[in-house]
Amino acid sequence: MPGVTSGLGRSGPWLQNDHLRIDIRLDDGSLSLLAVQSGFRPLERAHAFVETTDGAVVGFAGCDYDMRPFEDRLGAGRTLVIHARVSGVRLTREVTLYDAHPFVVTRVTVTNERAEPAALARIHVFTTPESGRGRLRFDAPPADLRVYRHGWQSWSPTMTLAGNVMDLRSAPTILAPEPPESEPGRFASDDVGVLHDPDAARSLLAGGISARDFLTQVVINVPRRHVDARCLADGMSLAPGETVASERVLVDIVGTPQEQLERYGAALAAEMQARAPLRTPSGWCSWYYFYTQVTEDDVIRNLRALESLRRDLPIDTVQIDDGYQADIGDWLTVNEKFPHGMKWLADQIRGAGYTPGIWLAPFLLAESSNTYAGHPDWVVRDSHGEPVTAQHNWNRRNFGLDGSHPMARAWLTGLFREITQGWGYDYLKIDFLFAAAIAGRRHDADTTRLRAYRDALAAVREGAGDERFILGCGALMAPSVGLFDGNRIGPDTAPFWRFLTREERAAERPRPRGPDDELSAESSTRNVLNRWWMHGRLWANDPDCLMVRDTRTKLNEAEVRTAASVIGLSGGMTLISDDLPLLSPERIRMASMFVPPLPQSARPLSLTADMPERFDYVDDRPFDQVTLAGVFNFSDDPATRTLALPHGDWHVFNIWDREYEGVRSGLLALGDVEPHGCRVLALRPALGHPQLVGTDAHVGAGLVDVVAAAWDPGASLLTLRLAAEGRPGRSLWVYAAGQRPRSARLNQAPVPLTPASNGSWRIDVTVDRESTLTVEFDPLTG
Ligand code: 9PG
Repeated sequence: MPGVTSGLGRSGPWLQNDHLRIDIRLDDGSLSLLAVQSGFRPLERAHAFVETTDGAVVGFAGCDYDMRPFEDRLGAGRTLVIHARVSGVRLTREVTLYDAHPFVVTRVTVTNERAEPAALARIHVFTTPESGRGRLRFDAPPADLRVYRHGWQSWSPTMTLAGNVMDLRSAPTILAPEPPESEPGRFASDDVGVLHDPDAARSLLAGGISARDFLTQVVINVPRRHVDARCLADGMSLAPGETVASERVLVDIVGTPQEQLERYGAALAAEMQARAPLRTPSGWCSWYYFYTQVTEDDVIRNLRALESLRRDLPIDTVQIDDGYQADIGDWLTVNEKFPHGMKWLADQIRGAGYTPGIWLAPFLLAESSNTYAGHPDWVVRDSHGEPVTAQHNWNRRNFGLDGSHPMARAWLTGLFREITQGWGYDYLKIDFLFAAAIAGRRHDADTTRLRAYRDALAAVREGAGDERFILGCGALMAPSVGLFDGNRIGPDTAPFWRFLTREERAAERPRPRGPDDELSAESSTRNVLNRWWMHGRLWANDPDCLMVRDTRTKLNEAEVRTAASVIGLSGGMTLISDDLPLLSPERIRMASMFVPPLPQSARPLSLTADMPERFDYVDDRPFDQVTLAGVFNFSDDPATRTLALPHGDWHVFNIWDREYEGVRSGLLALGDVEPHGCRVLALRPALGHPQLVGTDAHVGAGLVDVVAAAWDPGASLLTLRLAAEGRPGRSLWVYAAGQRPRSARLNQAPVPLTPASNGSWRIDVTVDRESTLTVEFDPLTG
């Protein structure tokens, strides 16, 4: 394996591997990138420079360099280090190419060699010129280009937009770290951003793979053909002689946006030492039915319902949400709705065989709380010394906890020790976390908002212990990797598809979906589709709760199926948030299709619209290759949908209709799909002999409920190993391939075989433990 080679060209040194060639210019420290296999050369002269708070800019000129072998968690390669000394500042630019990766990783360090401190505004790590040589080479008009723009925190909308529209209106303090952009075609994407040309199949991703000190923003100006990946330094002061390093920025110009985001996620996970759990939790959550009105009795009633539904809904966690505490910040004082206290309730939950889970907003202090009254110095303040309102909610102002204050951190550690070891909660949903990262003055004047945020999270983890499950919410994304086990990846869902005012609802044509919509099943679904690449890499994705109720909801059945299908296909955490005793048997049956979560995640087929309408899950276990194709209609009118099958003959099983649709090839017509509706199909290659084509035990239609399959042509025997996972009372569909099944047996005992559609047979079984199903066929004679 050749790995990375290097040499010295006319203007400076170069690095190359099988995928990428990087040329450096020593006169200005810039670099150019060439994708070796496609010949794509989107940029020349990507610069790096530092900006101080007084607006002065220091860049590279007249550089030296050295080259070294390099190895870290991402693998082995070579690093080129360029040095320059310009107006009292020493700059280095590290450019790393790995043997096996198609991307470059680059970082800038700044040393203040002046006699006085320097206040840093931004470190621009990878910036293409806005004019002249080095402008990005994306030739299509802005309207034909696409930008994947990623939001700052869990609730921040994340989607693909056309290159000529206005960026989202996300703003501080809640949804973004900086005010929104005001020029059409200019986008500020947090952590990572992608510019791509879907027609020419060319894509450029830039993103920070470390996030310990600075927020990384990727600004993409499509009309000006400009990308700027920069670290926000918050005005931090660099003392004489002191050195600071930017975050490490990855740039990838190979393959599709989906491949690039998945590679970026893997690199971020490796660099930040992610702790994605082996098993993704499933559970019940009080919020989306009871909201703040939840009582002890509501939790107990649902706990009893879960016990009686244990076979159909074998979830593992019971999580109490917002509503038990006396005030935001006064977590250990419980209100009158929980008369036995929270330790008692945890004991009840554990006694019933579930993991006790609890919600807190540990980085918010309400103005009315005792904690704030006792410690007004623990919150982030503005330049006048006034506390900054992180979020107005619960009819009061809530301030952001200052993670740089050692006493505030000690309080966090003690609080989480009490909630876990004292009360007995092993699953912690920690919410409104962005509040520790808002802009403002902190106890440690030299820290950055990101350091304060991560220090606060580390204090939480210290109190909670390494083994407890921490779910972030309202949380920064890249900066939380390594500290969370799970993270919410979208805005709150709701029992309505889109938020509409009364007038909008009454209008003949209700308001169409907007990219800035918050709090709805629709906007929650949108983020789940667009943040698939995080799941299992950075943490377990929390797509927000599943609601299957058919009372006290404005969601129609098509919308319930769509929201559930996206959650299910995403492989993310499955938390049911209904009042379980009120659910009909049909809706419990529906919920049972999503427990346990699928082992991986589906992926959008394209990233060209804000809501991808194909979300496909591919599993190629050798004995049963399955693609779950999620086909959606996110428009407000019925729409015809088709599905282009890959080459060959495919068994098509319709998961929601529980119907085998036959052996198909070419273009599959799916007919009219309802507004906000979907089809979910299990596709299996037709093998020419009897085989499993679908089940209704789980949305995976065999993926989790069937663990082995074998066809014995000599004995004309199909053997299926059925898992305990999946609904116990279930049907399996077997395709007979022109043969006639004689009998079916579950663990040797005969079970009924019923002729079903398109040459298939349905077998109804009840499975309580791993079991063997055999189907014997009459061999074809003459
Ligand atoms: C509890 C809830 C649930 C929910 C969280 C979070 O902007 N807002 O006013 C706003 C309020 C609540 C909210 C998100 C935003 O929801 O996502 O799952 O735990 O807190 O209060």
